[in-house]
Amino acid sequence: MIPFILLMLFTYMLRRVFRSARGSSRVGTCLAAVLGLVSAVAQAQSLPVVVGSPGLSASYYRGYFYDQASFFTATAPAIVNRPVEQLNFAEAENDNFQVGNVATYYEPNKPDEFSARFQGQLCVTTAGDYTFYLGSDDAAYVWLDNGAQPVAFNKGDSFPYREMQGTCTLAAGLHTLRVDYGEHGGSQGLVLEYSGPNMPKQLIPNGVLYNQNVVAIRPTLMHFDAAALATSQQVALSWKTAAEENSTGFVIQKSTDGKAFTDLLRQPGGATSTEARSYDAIDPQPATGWNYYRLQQLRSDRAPVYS
Ligand SMILES: [Ca+2]
Ligand SMILES: [Ca+2]
Repeated sequence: MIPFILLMLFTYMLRRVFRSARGSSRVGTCLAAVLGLVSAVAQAQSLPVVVGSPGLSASYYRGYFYDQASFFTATAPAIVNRPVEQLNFAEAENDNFQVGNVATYYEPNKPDEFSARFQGQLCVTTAGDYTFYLGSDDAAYVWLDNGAQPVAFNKGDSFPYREMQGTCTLAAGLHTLRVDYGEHGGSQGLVLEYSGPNMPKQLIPNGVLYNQNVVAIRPTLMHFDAAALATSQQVALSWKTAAEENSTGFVIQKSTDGKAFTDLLRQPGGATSTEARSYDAIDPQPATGWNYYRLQQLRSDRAPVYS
């Protein structure tokens, strides 16, 4: 389904000059800064490619933390590193956190007295001011980049679900995110939303959250080159990735005017890989004159959108 395929990035443009003259041809290639697409490449390459598991990692603890962050280091977790796609635990009385016997049950089917620490990284694609909206019942705190102070917090003991907010300036890239939470009785809930530059308030999506298993951050595309094969009058295309995440494949697109591109060929990608991978392909029938090539990477996951 197209909406889930991110046709992005790596719009390295190459052009090929083809001069024909009676039995001989002279061919050259060079990078072409056309249509502003090269600048789009620079943006894509400057952002991190994260290899890791989308979402946050959660540890759950017996007992309420009473607004003390030290609780989470002094107490052994009952559930360790459970993947959590996003913080979207709507206020409820049933076991919406799925903590089971980690909680204390003062009433049947109504879990109380447990705490949780959610950790991971938040990927920001546009630098600017971001406001975080923390809804919780009961207390919760949001820390970014291991700051000494929480960005937003709901301090207190037992209270109905409520929302507090805080604003901070974030650079593009990854930011360490930690949320401490505790349920002290009655119903419970935890929801984390944000808004930012040209982005309305919304639930922080799973696609921008990565847990602590992130193992690599590096540009994915190392090069994309074209070389004319004078003897066969074909064009050899090659590219190399430093890392790939949920890469389903590549599409080489071709154009004779640098504006209208059509698919030339496709190749499968390397799925998720932290190893450098090299690819090559042939354009068997380049047009006489200028030939423009564009490389697109297809992704099928919920990864950050680089644009
Ligand atoms: Ca409860
Ligand atoms: Ca409560």
